[in-house]
Amino acid sequence: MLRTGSLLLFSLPAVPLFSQSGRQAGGECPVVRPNIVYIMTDDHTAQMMSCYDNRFVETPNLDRIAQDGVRFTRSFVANSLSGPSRACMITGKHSHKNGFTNNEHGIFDGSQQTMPKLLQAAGYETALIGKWHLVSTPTGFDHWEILPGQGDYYNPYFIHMDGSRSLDSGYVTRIITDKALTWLDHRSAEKPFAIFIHHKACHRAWLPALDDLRLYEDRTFPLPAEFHDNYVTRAAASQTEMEIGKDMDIVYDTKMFVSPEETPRTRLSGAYQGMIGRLSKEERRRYDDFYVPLSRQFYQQWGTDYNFLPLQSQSSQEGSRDAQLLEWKYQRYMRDYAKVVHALDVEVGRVLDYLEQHGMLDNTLVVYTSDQGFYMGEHGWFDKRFMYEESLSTPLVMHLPKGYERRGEIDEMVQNIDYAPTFLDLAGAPIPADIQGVSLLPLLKGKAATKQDKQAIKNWRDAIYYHYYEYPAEHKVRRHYGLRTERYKLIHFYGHDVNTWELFDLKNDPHEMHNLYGQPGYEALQRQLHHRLETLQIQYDDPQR
Ligand code: SGN
Ligand code: CA
Repeated sequence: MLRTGSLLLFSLPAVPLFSQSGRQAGGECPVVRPNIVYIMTDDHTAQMMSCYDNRFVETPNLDRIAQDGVRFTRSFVANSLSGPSRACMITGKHSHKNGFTNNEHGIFDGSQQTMPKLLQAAGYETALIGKWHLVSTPTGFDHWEILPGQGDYYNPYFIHMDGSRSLDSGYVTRIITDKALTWLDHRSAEKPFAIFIHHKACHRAWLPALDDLRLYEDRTFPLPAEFHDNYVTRAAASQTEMEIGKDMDIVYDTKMFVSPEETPRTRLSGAYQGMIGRLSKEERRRYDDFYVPLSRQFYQQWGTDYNFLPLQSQSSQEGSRDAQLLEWKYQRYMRDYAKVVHALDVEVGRVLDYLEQHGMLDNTLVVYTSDQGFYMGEHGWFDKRFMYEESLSTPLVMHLPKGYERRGEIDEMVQNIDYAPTFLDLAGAPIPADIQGVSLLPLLKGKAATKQDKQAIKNWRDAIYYHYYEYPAEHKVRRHYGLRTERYKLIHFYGHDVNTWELFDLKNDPHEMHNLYGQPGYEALQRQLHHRLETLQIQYDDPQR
């Protein structure tokens, strides 16, 4: 492997010639230097994707990617928060190495080595459309158009390469796709390309496209098994502000709003008006036609003096007013989120159709993933951040270029730091030694796997490392780091007077309800996991230990 550094850019071997048409298939051998279409959504979780779990929604286009290609069953992030996750993805390094540890104080150092820059150096044309969230100006892209900060769902602003802003009409998921397809229409005919399509959906507050407002309204979603969690044995989990019951805002999140006069004052109603205030008069009429009758009904039924008890009290009062209200909020949350996912699915379908119609599917890797997973009522929560399964995981499905014959499920543990080395490997570019992820190509080759690939699969990692930093902050999730192996998870919550450990047996306790740390009978396992965690921290050179 090569030593790293910017010098690398000048010492690259001559780029192998891209096929004349730029679209030639490689026969039995994997296609050389295929294009890359990387679609990353925001907060889209595997529970809301039918190829992962069909309890909740239908996502035929996302499923198409999995059906024709591969679906990773153990796909994780290194830090379950937007900016940090994106920084891990484009650098192939953990947060302490790329420097962007949290959304609140981070500014990504765009002068550092990144995968898009290395792809450019390897002869790829690169583009980024949509949510960026790394504060500094994007580097490493021949073309970019980004949303400011979190961006808006309705009639959003975009920032352009010359620093100008435009106000685009319509729904953000559609606009991002339109911009991506326009770029594809005008891309260079001479070079392979890598386009990064970064959606805002399905980030809070889950605002649906106006055409989709009535979808999923007749559906009653099942409650997750551990919806009424009492957080016993898990101190950090009991201290958060991400409970659907007490922390999800009636106006801002569930959209129960009639008018400033008729709607009781809640802490975020101004922010809500900011979001829907972006709609034109006619659009607002369509929006209100749907939400205002629901809101009137809500306030008639529940009054305006509702006060949420903490979840622990609600669970002991099944059938009580609070428990009913909690379930009502859960249904509204699920319905709106499902609508937002629907638009996402349709728009991903448009990208797939484009690639198919232009005969590009054979020489393009299509990746669909998210910046992290999300809680859909598991543990009574929304949001993410924790190293528990739902937010540590992120969906990952891929449509493979010709010659990569692996199909179906891939069970090896993979992480978002692996995308950078994978794309570089695919581009035939050297993988710098300081990249901490590993190339996933050996897992994708199927019959074309070499002896070396088979060896890599045999020696695949037995554990992943995770580190979350954003505290004190919104939702109040404590700082923590830990490791996950095939079967166990060890987590250390630290900082600000907290110093607690958690240990879970994922086989016997998949919902992570029973912290086994310090329990008799687990001494040897605990020692082993501590040791493995320390070796991972040394391997990744994390000073926090
Ligand atoms: C916003 C949201 C939070 C969310 C963070 C981080 N609040 O601050 O609920 O956890 O983003 O999300 S909101 O009132 O502004 O919607 S991230 O995906 O960008 O990391
Ligand atoms: Ca996110």
